[in-house]
Amino acid sequence: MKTITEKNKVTMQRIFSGIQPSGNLHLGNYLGAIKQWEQLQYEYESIFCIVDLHAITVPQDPIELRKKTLEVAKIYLAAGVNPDKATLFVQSQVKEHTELAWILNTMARLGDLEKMTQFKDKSAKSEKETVGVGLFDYPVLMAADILLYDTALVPVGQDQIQHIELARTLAKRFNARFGETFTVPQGKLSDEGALIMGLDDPTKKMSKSAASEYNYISLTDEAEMVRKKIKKAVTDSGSEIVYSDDKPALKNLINIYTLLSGKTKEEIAKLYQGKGYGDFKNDLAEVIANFLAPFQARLKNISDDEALAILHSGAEKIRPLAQKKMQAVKERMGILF
Ligand code: AQP
Repeated sequence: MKTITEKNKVTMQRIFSGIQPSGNLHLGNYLGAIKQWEQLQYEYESIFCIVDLHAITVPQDPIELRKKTLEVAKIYLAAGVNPDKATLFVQSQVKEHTELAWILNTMARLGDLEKMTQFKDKSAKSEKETVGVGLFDYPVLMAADILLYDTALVPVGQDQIQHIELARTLAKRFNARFGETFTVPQGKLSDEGALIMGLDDPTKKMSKSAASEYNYISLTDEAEMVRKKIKKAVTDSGSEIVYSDDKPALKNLINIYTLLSGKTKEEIAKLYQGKGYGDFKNDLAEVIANFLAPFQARLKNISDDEALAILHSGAEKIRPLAQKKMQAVKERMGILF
């Protein structure tokens, strides 16, 4: 996507997206976010971040965090992110993210943050006195990630739309008070992949931090594990394979089938006419395993050193953009630099 600036210069619009290096990345992360990136990187100037500072808003083991940060980078690469096209980097390696987050904190209101569904869901798991301030402030750091780069579009899953709305609010609030500084971003959802639900509970999203591993298909699950998880996945009453809001569990499984096989919902309904959940689930498990096998083979072939080098050069490349934006922010606010 291109735009023409005042000086008649054609520039590519920018997209930004990120994932926390926490837990096991799953099909929801892939179908909601990463799958979109592969195509978008050829149409937009693309920045893909590993948001480690977001991951530490809930307790993380240091050894695991380091391991997961590299694993997420490799997953981006194995899923088709091309480091010659897109910039990949780790959030904490560009310190302007936290600097801008503090400034945006002075613009954000308690009321903005108190209504955030993700905070409400995650904090509900603990006693109020023990809920971290970082978890509460998570959406402000996310706004900083996005606004730092004049991002036009943020390809994410449905669960993040409320956070993008806050980034828009903060950009507008800052611009109104100090003059045009930030581009007001927009979220970009991927059709059916926008919200993949848990296999054990179709009323809740598939999530890395789910209590049971039967909630999700991890991108690193082996075929046998995929079969086991799909076999155990909850289904609705009845036995007909139909795509309907009355059958949320089946609807979720058909969405996954559609997105990974390229078959339409109608084709799937026809294919399983007169057959039951057993046949459908067996085939779905094979569709998933067949998608994961080549992905996992690519993943195995990416070394830690290769991933580290890509992340370091990404941070070097992106840092000047972040520094330039922070200078503009400080200048407008009257902060000496
Ligand atoms: N179930 C989902 N369906 C579609 N998209 C999803 N995403 C997450 N879950 C689903 C999208 O994946 C991207 C990265 O998410 P994240 O790791 O930064 O945080 P999250 O949204 O909180 O993801 P999880 O899996 O639920 O992680 P935990 O449990 O660690 O919080 C985002 O674009 C998100 O929309």
